[in-house]
Amino acid sequence: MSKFSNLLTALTAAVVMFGHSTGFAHGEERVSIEAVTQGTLTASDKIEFVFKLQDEVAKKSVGELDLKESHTKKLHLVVYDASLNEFNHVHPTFDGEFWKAELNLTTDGSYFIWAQGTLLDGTEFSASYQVGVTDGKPALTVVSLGNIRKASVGNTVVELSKEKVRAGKMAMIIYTVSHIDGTQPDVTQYLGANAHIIAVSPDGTDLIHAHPMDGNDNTTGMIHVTFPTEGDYRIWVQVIDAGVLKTVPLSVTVLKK
Ligand SMILES: [Cu+2]
Repeated sequence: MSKFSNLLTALTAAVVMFGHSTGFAHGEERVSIEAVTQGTLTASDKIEFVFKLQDEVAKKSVGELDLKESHTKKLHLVVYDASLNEFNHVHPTFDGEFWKAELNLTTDGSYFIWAQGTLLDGTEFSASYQVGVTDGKPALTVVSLGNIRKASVGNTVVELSKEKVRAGKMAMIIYTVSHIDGTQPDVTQYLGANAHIIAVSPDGTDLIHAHPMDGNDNTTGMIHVTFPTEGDYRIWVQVIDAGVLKTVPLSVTVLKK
């Protein structure tokens, strides 16, 4: 049974959850990543990562014309290291044969790469791939992230509501954007949503990508999300404040069932 599920809540959020299993050579997803760039990647702020997407059901390569736009893009690539500190969210281009993405990975480590998109028949997929990065800054140690519900990037502060979160139970988390200096944030849409929330399990193998629905106030929203396992999840909240993309790293301790 596929653990892939798509939960659309009637209330305030659309949540897409992508599970992971080890039962299938390329993971359980219908679409898999086949890297053309072989072996480990050399650390750089401009790594060209070239790959193909393979539809394992239709037995064909997936190009731009095989995808529907989702959140204003055909394909989304989310990349992070095993310590859940390094993060990229980029949008690959298709040259007629290969997908190409420019990654900014200057720290060594084991990285997870996820390609997320929607096939023409409406099937959402999240294909994962793991790759090492070498010859850069020393790899970061994998440690428990703790429960950090408030963090800032520059003047922009993101705070998550404080309720306890349990594995396997739907949580309602409210995020609020504010400014350290007390001025009002100017939050505008990023890829068709006020905020993008990317949550990753402690071992990196589960990715949850959630989008709050538009509210009257751009600086706050509610996310409905079910964390599959216990532990400290990384939560990256991405918002555009005064025209600048801010990726704020937070974390949430998920208690056992
Ligand atoms: Cu994206």
